[in-house]
Amino acid sequence: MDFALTEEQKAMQEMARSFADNEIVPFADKWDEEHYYPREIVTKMGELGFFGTVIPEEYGGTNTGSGFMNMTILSEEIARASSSIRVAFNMQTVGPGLSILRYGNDTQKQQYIPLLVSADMVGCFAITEPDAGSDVLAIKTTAVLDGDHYVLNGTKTWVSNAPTADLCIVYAYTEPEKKSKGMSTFIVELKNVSGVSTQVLEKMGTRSSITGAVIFDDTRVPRENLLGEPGDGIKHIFTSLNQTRLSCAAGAVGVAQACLDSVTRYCTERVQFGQQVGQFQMNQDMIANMAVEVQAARLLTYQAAWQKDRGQLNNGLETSYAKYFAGEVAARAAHSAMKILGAYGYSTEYPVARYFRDAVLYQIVEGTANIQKMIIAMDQLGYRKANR
Ligand code: GRA
Repeated sequence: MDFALTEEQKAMQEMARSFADNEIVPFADKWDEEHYYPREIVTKMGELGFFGTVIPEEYGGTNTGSGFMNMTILSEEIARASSSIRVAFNMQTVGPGLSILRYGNDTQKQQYIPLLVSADMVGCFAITEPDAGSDVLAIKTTAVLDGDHYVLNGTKTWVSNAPTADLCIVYAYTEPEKKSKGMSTFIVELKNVSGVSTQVLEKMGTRSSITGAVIFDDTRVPRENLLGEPGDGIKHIFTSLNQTRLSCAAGAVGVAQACLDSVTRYCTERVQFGQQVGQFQMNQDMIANMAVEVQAARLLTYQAAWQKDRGQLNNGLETSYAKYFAGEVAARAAHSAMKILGAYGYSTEYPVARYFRDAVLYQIVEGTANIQKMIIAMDQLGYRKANR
């Protein structure tokens, strides 16, 4: 493995950092406070090609072999400025775009993928339900074929972008009695079908990403919007989560790095007892731990991206290593930053309070820390292979 970024990747990272510094950092706290979803920033990210890295050129993307690594670099840089805005990578192409690319027919690919890459369409995916979070097979949403349409009924929740999204990848049982072989996947144009309503959910963090419930009430979805084969839904879910978890890992690295940046600045500016607070060894202990852990989390994330770029999209083990560890590191880094900044960390004058609220999401979203540990331990013990 080559640990160095290519010249092209360094330039892309630099470009993303300066975009984030100019267009996101000055507003991130205000947007968070106002629960404002900056659609215009997502549009600009689309124009800059941020969502095209994992998509081949024929569908509007730029992937020529290092797409996952590039997506990882971009996700980290954007999350470093705002964890909320990082969510867009998964909602545009790492989730819906890649699912359509892998399982869709030519018409579906041509119709939807370029619009997700450009962000002309806002995407989302709906797995979780009020009574089915970690236990995906417990979902209750059904899709029943009726002539040329599937009729969807059920409630999805914790869907990022739900209230604004144009396109949603929805998982529902077509043959519930078949359990893992009875779930299917649908591309639902939320604004072009009847019988869909959404509700906004209040959250303690990641507040400039809108999260909501989507309620399907006899929603008629054209039959041609079935994605792939009936019965393949559960396979689609797990193969898709295995890609989106990578962007989560990169997002966690970005938030942890932002914490480290903040404490580094603070420690060399703030003076107490006649010296910079960076001179105190208890702070140095926390800073050293943060620096090592951020770099270790980044390398685990790069490893998973590197494997995917070599065609190993089923690297569930290494993706869980990265997602689990990076989530823990982000939470620890935010906690240390809070301790080092003291009352300034707790105040809204510094972004550390936002990082603190955003960091813990990475221990929950797209498979909790405990679920990642379960995947890792089951593989380690030989009970269930993670890479399949
Ligand atoms: O063999 P089978 O017919 O029994 O089917 C199993 C297997 O083939 C079935 O799923 C299939 N499968 C896979 N297929 C392809 C499982 N893993 C894979 C894979 N990697 N590739 C059930 O498999 P199982 O091994 O019996 O799994 P399980 O014991 O039911 O569950 C395992 C586990 C707990 C790890 C899994 O369910 C899991 O990862 N749960 C966490 C789900 C999760 O991450 N939920 C969050 C969704 S994200 C969201 O809703 C909100 C965030 C998005 C947003 O921001 O909008």
